[in-house]
This record gives sequence, structure tokens and C-alpha cells, in this order.
Amino acid sequence: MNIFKRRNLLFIPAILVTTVSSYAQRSAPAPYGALPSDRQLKWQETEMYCIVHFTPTTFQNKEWGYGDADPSIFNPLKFNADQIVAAAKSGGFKGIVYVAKHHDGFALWPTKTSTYNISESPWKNGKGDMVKEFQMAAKQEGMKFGIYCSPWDRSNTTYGTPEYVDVYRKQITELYSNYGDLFMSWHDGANGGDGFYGGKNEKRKVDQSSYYDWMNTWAITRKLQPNASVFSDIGLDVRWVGNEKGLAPETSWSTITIKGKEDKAPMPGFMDDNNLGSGTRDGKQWIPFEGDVALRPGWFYHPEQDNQLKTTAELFNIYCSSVGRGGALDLGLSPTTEGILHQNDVAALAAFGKYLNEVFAVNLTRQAAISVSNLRGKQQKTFGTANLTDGDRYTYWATDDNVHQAAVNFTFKQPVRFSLIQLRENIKLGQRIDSVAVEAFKDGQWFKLAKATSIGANRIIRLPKEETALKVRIHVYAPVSIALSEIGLYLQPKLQTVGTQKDDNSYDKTSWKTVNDNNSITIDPGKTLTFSALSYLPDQEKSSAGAIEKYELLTSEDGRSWKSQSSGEFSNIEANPILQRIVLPQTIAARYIKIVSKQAVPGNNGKVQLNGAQIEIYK
Ligand code: FUL
Ligand code: CA
Repeated sequence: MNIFKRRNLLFIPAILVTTVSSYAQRSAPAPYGALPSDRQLKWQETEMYCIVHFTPTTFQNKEWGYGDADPSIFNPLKFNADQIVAAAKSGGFKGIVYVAKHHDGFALWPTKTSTYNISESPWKNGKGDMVKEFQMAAKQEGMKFGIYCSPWDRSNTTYGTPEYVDVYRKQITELYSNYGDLFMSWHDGANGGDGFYGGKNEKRKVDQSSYYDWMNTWAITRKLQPNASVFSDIGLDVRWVGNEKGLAPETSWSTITIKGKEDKAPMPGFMDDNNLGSGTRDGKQWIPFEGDVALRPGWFYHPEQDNQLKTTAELFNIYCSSVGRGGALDLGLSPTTEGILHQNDVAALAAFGKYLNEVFAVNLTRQAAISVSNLRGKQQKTFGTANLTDGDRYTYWATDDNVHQAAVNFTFKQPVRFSLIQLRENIKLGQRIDSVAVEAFKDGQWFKLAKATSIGANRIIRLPKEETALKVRIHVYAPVSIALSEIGLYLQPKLQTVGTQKDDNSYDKTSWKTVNDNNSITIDPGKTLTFSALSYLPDQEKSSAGAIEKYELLTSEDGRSWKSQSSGEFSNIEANPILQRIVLPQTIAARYIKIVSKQAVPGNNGKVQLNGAQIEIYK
């Protein structure tokens, strides 16, 4: 007979139950759900890194190179990888991912796989290796190093055939064999479309989930770089957050279930982008998110964006919505054609790093007397409250197995002022906590301050305003015992909000007349305008569906016969719908101006986003 059948348990003497359970409470709680690998733990600890885009595309002032740039344009005369990496370090970043090959297909290292590479450029007389330069600079600054090699290649004539997949595998083999120990192997999801393709100038579409045969491609990564976390739309180790603003939603789980593909390893094209930000509570796999966003509006350097850098306040907001939501922040840096960061970027990074240090300088919980409503096995030394403030993300306070709700109380000698609460779980034991509620005791009463879900590796709760309290209480709810490793209370120093400088040389458009059809807009400014540039601002609130991807700009003297002035693409507008500029090679004088959408981001019921409010014309 099975004595552990439920009804028999009732007859086991109470004393035996107590002894067995208190013995169990001496050991660590059993891990819960999907767990991070050692490789992912290291990645979670990194929290902040930068991605550097510096290729011939920089010299073309574009966001996506077409694949036909002449290598002779790549000649950065003041190139200094150390200046770039040191600036990133001053911002508090701990790693550098270098774009060894972007969509234009130009290899920034002397690869044997294609002649379209750095040895064809005049830089260092064709003897240079940009990937090596960044690897050495990262080493010098004590930063981790990672590599992004774009799967999409708009230059390679074999792109779209099985032969190219072989080329791509050889490229990553070179990159993963010759540039030291990598912490990240980065791949994006932008795939296929039109390009140069060795002079064919055509459109090539591939099936993202099958073409690259990621499982076998990433097997190379695992073999050559076992410590590198693989990032992609959904990568083996790290997922994309679903936008290029670096922002995760309030609730963002580090686990995720890829519906219908539970048995398969994750790879691009496997899931609906809408779930990337939130993840899945109790998801089948541990795949936390990376929030990627550029310091400037675009990923590449554009001189006209020199005054459009994110402010410290914006960067801090992004930090709280990425690192502060259990993921990582990957900030894009864009060297100039000289091969260094612009002074504004250097200053922005230093200011942000300084501010982060100020925010986290004083953890007020270290000044408090701490008590908890339950302590696992009464083991003060192993699971006690001292673990909550020791700065170690793996030492933790835990509750007994049957205690799934508990509270932590902080009592101060004098009322303290704070505006940020930081929590960490010991994620080696999984993402256990469902939610927390924060209360403050002031004027003789308890007040509710905030609630949060999805804690994980790190959770920052920002209060709407500063609070002053003598006691703070945090209620924790979980489906299993709790293993919370850190609680911090901080006072965020005030930030001066300096408005970003905007272009002020745009024409006043209050009296313009515009005529729209679905694909074009005709502007009648009422008089002849002399202009050097135009801009188009896609919807900033909803989605990029319907935004113009390919445009043509035409002008006319009589509104009937039109002359084409310029055409091109608004690269990457789907993922990063920022202000787009059409800079003309020389100024034009025209009486009527027309913008035609030649291709738009799918969706929006086929309606193109194009109205007068979205267009500016510059002197
Ligand atoms: C995207 C690319 O299309 C952008 O150009 C940029 O490299 C960004 C980091 O990833 O998918
Ligand atoms: Ca700790």
C-alpha cells in the first residue's frame, strides 16, 4: 500500500511532518520553471552594452547600404577605436558589439569569403582590420566584446541561394575563431528585399525561419564561442524587445513560450513580434529581452542629427524600461566619417554614466532595520535579511516552501526620501515572483505606493513623485516559496530637462495647400520655394504600418508637368520609424512639390501614411 496516498497522510504524526519539513527548509528552495544557463547568467549580469555601426554606409550618410558602395569611400582618417570604447565605458556600459558586416555586405575584416571587404579600401592601405581594432580596444578598456554579422547581404551575388548560407557560415567561422572570447553573437531579423546582389539590382526574398538553417548555423557559434549569448528576433539565448526604442512593457517576463513550436529551439521568423516584449509568464524557455536603441535617431552617423541625441532623462527612462525590467540595454553608437564619436556623443555618454552613478550612490535600505514575516527554516545566516542589501544578486532571503506570500519591513531611524525601488530575484532559482506591492508608513498610516509584476534579474519601480516615509513594507506574492536577493530604495536626483535643439530653418507651412491621394501628396506653397531638404515623420504613436519605405520627390512649375528630383528608400523605417530626411545634392527652386510613395510598410489596410503635417521643407 502506498502510505503517501493523500488520505493516509492525515494519519502521519504531526511531529514527523514538522521534522521532515524543517529539514527541507535548511536547503535552498527547489528551482522553479525555466532557468537561465550559465551563459545567460553572465549576460544578465552585463546589463548594458553598446552596438557600433561603422561601415561604408557611414560615408554615404545612409541607414542601409544598398551593397554597391565603392570600397574607396571607406577611409576614416582619425579612426580611434579606443576613443569610442572609452566613451561607452564612461556611460556605464560593460560591453561592445561591433557590426562586422551590415546589410550592405561589406566585411570590415579581411575575410577570405568575399572580395567586398576592408582590404579593398584605402584605410591603412588595405591592411587594416576594423574588427581587430574594436576587439583590442575592448580588451584595453576591460569591456566584453561581441560581434554582429548581418545575415542579409545586399551585395553578395549568391544571396538567396544555398551557396550564400555556406558563405555566411564561413564568415561567422572566421569571426568566431580570430577575435577572442565573445559575449554575444548578434543577428538581426531584417531579411531580404532589394539590393545590388553583384549587379543584378533585384528583389530577393528568403524564408527567415528556414533559409539560414539557424540550428546548424548556430551550432557553429556554440562550438566556437560557447560563452556567447545568441541574440536575434528570437535567439537561442536573448530575444528582441520588439521595437527599436529600447522599451519593454511594464510586465515583461524573462521566460517565453513560442506557441506551436514548443519542441523546437527558438529562431527568427518563429513568432509574432507582439509577444516579444511581454514574454510569457511561466514560459517554457528562459529567453530574456534586449532593448536596442540608438543614442541618435538612426544607427549610423548623420551630421544633420548632431543635435538630436537622447538626453540623460531619455536615456535614464530607457534604462528603467530595459535593465529595470529584467533585460539589457544595447545602445547604438555611430562614429563619424573621421572614425571617432562626435563630441556631443562623448558628452552625452559621460553625462549619462555620471547620472547613473548618482542615482545608485546611496541605497537607503542599508540604513534600515529589516524584518520579514517568514524566514526559511529560521535560517538567518543562509536565508536572512542581510542578504537583501549586500549587493550580491545571488544571496537571498527565502521563505518556507509553504509560504507563498510574505512581507519585508524596513524601519528607519528618521523618515527617508526616495523615488525608486529596485528588486532582484535570485534567478538561478527561476522567475518565481508573480507580483509585489509597496507601501509606506507616514503620518501614522500605511499608504499604497506601487505595484509591479515580473521581477526577475532586476526590476526598477519609479514612483510618480518623491516620497518620505519612516517605514516601507513590500508584500511579495508567488506560486512557490520566495527567493528575493536585493531590495534597494533610492532617491533619484533631479534632472535638468534641456530641450533638444530642433531644426529651425523649415518653411512656415500654415498657408500651404495640399492635395492627397493614397500614394502621393502634392504641395502648393502659394509661391516658389527654394529648398535643400525635406523631411517625413511617420506616425510616432501607433505603428509603422503604412509608413513610406520608398519615395520619389518631384517638382513642377505649373502643377501639370513634373520633374523627378530624387528617389530612394527610408531604410529601416519599419523597425525604427524616426524622422526621415531627403537631403538634395543642391538646392532646388520649385513652385509645386510632390512626394510619391513607391512602397509602404504592409498593414494599415493598404493606406499609406502621408499627409501635410508629416512633411517639412527646409531652406
Ligand atoms: C536592425 C537593422 O536593420 C538596423 O540597420 C540596425 O543594424 C539594427 C541594430 O538592427 O535590424
Ligand atoms: Ca543579495
